[in-house]
Amino acid sequence: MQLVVATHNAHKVEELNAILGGMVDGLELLGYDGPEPVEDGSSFLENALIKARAAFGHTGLPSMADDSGIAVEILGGAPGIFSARWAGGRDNVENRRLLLAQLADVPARNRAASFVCTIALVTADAEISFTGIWPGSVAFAEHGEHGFGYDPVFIPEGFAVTAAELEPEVKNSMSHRSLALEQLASYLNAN
Ligand code: ITT
Repeated sequence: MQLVVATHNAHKVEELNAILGGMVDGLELLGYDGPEPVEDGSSFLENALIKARAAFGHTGLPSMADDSGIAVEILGGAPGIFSARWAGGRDNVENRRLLLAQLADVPARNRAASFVCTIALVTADAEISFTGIWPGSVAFAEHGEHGFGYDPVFIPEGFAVTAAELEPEVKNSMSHRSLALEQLASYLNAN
């Protein structure tokens, strides 16, 4: 089966390939360079559907999209769906800096956060979604070189290091994205 991966984020594509590869027999992942739709939904699900529907409409092929972000408890779930542009632009360094500044006076016990990933799949027959949540907390400073986005400031539950200090294989075995993709793989294998 051919599946279009409707994202313009190269880091996501890398993780999607690494995680999904081998999970579904005969799956061929195709890149997507069509027009980027306006992500004006009010939830991860709505935005994932907007992106997957746009790719399906453009290619006519089964399409999947990932909408994801970090939800910080004491910020009422923000940045959430605004994670990619939290500091105004699409600059990960600025986004992380702003988040750390917002939490500067917040003690460790109140820094709970989760990475959330919703994957939407749009085919000629169905629209379906899968969500993965990776609990943890926000660090006091950046650490690590792996991963992307908020990985250097996210400490996964059960760890004393950030997601950016984990080897990619370790992150990909437990992340929000891998939890959502495992559900997608089960669905594809059963349908
Ligand atoms: P597409 O819409 O083209 O897929 P995007 O980067 O705009 O790419 P989102 O709107 O879903 O994607 O924004 C997700 C942001 O959340 C992303 O830019 C990161 O800052 C953050 N994020 C998501 N998953 C992450 C992960 O695994 N590690 C670190 N940060 C992550």
